[in-house]
Amino acid sequence: MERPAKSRTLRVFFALVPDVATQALLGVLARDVALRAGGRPIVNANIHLTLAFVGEVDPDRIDLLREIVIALPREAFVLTLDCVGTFRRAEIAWIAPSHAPAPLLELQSHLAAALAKDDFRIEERPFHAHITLARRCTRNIARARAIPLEWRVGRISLLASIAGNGGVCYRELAGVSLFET
Ligand code: 2AM
Repeated sequence: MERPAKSRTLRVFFALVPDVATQALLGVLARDVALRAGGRPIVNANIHLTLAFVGEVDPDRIDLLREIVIALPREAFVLTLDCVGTFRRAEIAWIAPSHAPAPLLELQSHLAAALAKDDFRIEERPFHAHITLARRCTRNIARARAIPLEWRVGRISLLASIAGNGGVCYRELAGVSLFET
């Protein structure tokens, strides 16, 4: 008997994606940091903050993840990005908030709990909120204060990572606005 073709998995994660203007500001910084760290800057459209990396998921489980996004708390908040540095082992340069605000931490822990409840396995390492600005960095840059960038966080997205010839791009599978009442 012929077996049905195995459906292809999707590589997915939950993220906060800045508005285009904030991505453009971060993109300028990414190019500067990449030069200093000897790495490759992230293109503006790919700039995001990961809340939870889920990894490879069967397409028939994606609706469960969509439901999780929809049920998340929807409190808009401001994230002050004011610290840059590198993660040596991951070879990335990043920008991060020196203080993670309560709504961000609540959102991330809510998400982690919802994923665990539905048997999605995510990293058990503590959450370190950061935005990757450059990859394949060959030099470390000292952790330092950056000119603070105030990001009004307005959207939570479930993204699929799509690998192509021109590099990776992200497709939103579901998202909720934090600005709607
Ligand atoms: P990073 O930027 O710190 O590398 C998509 O790959 C997003 O998921 C990236 O923001 C990446 O974080 C994050 N991520 C977290 N854990 C990952 C893993 N095990 N493999 C790939 N990406 C991971």
